[in-house]
Amino acid sequence: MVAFEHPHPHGALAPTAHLELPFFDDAHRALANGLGAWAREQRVDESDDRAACKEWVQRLGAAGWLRYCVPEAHGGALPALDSRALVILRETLAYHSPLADFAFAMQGLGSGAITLAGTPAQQARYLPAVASGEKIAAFALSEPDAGSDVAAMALRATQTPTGWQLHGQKTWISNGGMADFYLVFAKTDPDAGARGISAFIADADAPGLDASEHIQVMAPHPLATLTFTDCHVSSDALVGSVNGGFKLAMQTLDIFRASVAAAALGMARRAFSEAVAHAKTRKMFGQTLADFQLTQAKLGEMCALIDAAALLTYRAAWMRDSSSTSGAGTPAYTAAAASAKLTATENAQKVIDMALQMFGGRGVQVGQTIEHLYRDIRSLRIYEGASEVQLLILGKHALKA
Ligand code: COS
Repeated sequence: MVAFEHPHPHGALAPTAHLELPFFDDAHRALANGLGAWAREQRVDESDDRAACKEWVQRLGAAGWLRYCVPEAHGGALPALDSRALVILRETLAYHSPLADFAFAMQGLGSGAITLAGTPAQQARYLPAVASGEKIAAFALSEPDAGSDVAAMALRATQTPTGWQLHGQKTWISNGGMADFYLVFAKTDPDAGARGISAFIADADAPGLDASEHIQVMAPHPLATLTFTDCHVSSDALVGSVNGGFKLAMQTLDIFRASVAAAALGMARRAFSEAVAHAKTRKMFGQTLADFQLTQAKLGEMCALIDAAALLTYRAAWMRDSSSTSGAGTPAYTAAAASAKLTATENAQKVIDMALQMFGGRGVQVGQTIEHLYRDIRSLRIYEGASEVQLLILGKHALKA
């Protein structure tokens, strides 16, 4: 099966009217239009998710889009990571191909901690290669017994005379088995909870690192379990400070959570666009599907769900960009990102389900765009902080206020 190999059947570009909102400036508008035109022309056979992902990284790198994953000083497009640019990129890519969006996002998530806290040598070694697509990045936080509860991780890092030894497992690692390097979070002080975690870079060829256990999921994308058996990394593999890893992970997630919301938004907009085109042409009981008030009401509901998701997503990105000079992860921004991620992913699931229902039998036919979206959207409500974690962040924030 080839997903999204075909251009949009109705020749439409991803919608851009929302770019007139005051959250964006002219550079964002130019980015959205340039990327939309580029993405619409891409044809990638996605039947093998690993091969397709490599192909997308290569294409996104060659066309310059990955440069938005790193800062200008290290081959990036803009002086600092710009949440609104990331939101536009992910929304647009997800509209055309959720796998292209995935390939893009992982480059940013996997290198985010190096951008935020890496040494100049780490930044010079990894970031330009991430921006060109020469190196594939991965973010290794989750473990078999530590998903939402990050502080419960068990993978241990112990200091040796020449560096660090990593021992334990990570799982659900996107790009696992095909990344060139992993940003690994490990316990350096097992009794200190969230204050006993540090971040390390493990190159794929680090001795003792096995990434061969691939995981199959309902919307195929590269995923694996990583096993570290006395895996040695040198002392310059530490990113940020010893025991400063939890905050670094949270700060990285703060940047990318709003962009997960954007990816969900892109998928919802695509489903909506497919539904509208279908409703206008599908003949039924002597009229078109669009002539029924039931259809109009459904489309109206989808519009409202998309609008709510869009405004929260853009607000979160705008808030982070406005606060980035004083350091990432202000409490207000964290809550805004949580609100956006929760609403956009949950709303997109509803919109895609409603769109699928309009397609009737064709909606569940394997290979149809809407069927693919139905599977693609599901994991966004889980990864980078499940909906329940976003509720927890919002609740804690409200109680602190
Ligand atoms: N930025 C900076 N610091 C942050 C932060 C943020 N966004 N969020 C939390 N912190 C700090 C807190 O201020 C606290 O600092 P002190 O120890 O100095 O007080 C510390 O980190 C611990 O915070 P907290 O007590 O809130 O941590 P919890 O263990 O309760 O965990 C949740 C909080 C559940 C929100 C966190 O574990 C989480 O985000 N889990 C989901 C992880 C995830 O997204 N997994 C998917 C992996 S990627 S696919």
